[in-house]
Amino acid sequence: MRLSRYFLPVLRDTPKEAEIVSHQLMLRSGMVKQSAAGIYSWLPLGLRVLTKIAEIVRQEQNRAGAIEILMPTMQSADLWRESGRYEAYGKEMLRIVDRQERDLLFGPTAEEVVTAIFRDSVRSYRDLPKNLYNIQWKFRDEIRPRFGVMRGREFLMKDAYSFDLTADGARKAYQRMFVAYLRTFARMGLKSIPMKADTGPIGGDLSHEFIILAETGESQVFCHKDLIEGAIPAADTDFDGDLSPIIEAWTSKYAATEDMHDAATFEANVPADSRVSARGIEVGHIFYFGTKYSEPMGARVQGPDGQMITVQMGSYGVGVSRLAGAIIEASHDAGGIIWPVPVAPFEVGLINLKAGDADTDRAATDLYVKLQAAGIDVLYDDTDERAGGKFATMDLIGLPYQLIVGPKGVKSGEAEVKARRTGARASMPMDAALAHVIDSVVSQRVLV
Ligand code: 5CA
Repeated sequence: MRLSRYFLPVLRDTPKEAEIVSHQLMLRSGMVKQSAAGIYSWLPLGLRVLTKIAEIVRQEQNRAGAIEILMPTMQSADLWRESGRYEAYGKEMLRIVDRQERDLLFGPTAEEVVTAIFRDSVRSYRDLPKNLYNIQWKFRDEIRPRFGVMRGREFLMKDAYSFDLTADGARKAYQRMFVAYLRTFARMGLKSIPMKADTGPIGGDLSHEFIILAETGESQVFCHKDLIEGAIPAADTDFDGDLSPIIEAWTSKYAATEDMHDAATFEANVPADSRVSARGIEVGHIFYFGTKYSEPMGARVQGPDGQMITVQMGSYGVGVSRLAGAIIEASHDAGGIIWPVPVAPFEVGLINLKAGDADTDRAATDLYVKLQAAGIDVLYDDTDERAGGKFATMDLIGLPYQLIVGPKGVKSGEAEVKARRTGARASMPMDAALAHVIDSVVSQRVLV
């Protein structure tokens, strides 16, 4: 993409309304624009990040055996009356009346919709287990939407729902999502820690939140420090095999959110120098709630002996749009964002220091087409802005590698490579610079 033809409305000044760095940087780099309180438009740069995050989530859900569907944003209130949650959900639910005077709502989550799909189409235990997920916009009329996309009113969520014949089957489904989540967040360059959590309005008795440590996090969390560097299950993990050892390794050390924290247990089980008490961002939340929805909504299958069995369920959420902010909280410096390669809006920023100069244009265009031919996502700054402005913008938007071409370098046949994360710069012959950038990007596309 040529910057001269792109839509990248960067802001030079930090918007006053943004309290935390990710919100400031998302606005400044032209990723999102607020449309109403807690409601955002995703501009081209932001949409590229959101799409890459969603794709990683999708790949890991598929790997774990979940099946993608797409449910509506608008839901019928009658379904929620069946589960008994319509009144209970309170003011966070956006309620809407259609022209026939029927009650609708903008879905804050989809347990009811998916339970109805299951109930109406699955008849036999032979069809189990099943896990259906979708990546869809949700609406929660939060009292205090804040921190940009971190606590929005409209936000993109991946929500998966598992159906099993037995509680033991449901526990295995929970374990598959647990492992999928460890991989999902690690692939985005994040260190997530599963922590025992409260179940809130979703309900149930087993639940983990996946937390990223960050000073600006909304939750207070407590854990053993070893969990920060815990081992991430490999891509060839057998999801049909026994995942208990992985779960055991991650849950045998203390980790709890504020609601579940027990200071006495923490102090008794974790040596003083290993105790972490910190702020965290919840990027995922998984629940096992048995028959909480399947019982009142009549989601039953015929068992092996002909008897009808109410299915065991769990639900598994990932904050897809929140992750864009969370990744920035975890990866930035004074100059701006530092995108990990797998979620970077473009992998390389190519800077032409003297657009309009025939030799420099020719050299830069040559690199541009070669990067594209190699399958690299490249943003080519071919504008006539001054060099200082170009460098500041590239640092701000955080592309992992910069390839800089100027008239002096062109004369000696060299280009400069800058790694955004380390700030290291090196001049190299054009071909070597191209190869270096391509190799660096390709080697970091898959982190685990
Ligand atoms: N039905 C369950 C799991 S599918 C559920 O709704 N879980 S949840 O309430 O915990 O939400 C799942 C994830 O969505 C959270 O972990 C969080 O990352 C994200 N999320 C929740 N509320 C918001 C919000 N207001 N803004 C942005 N992301 C949010």
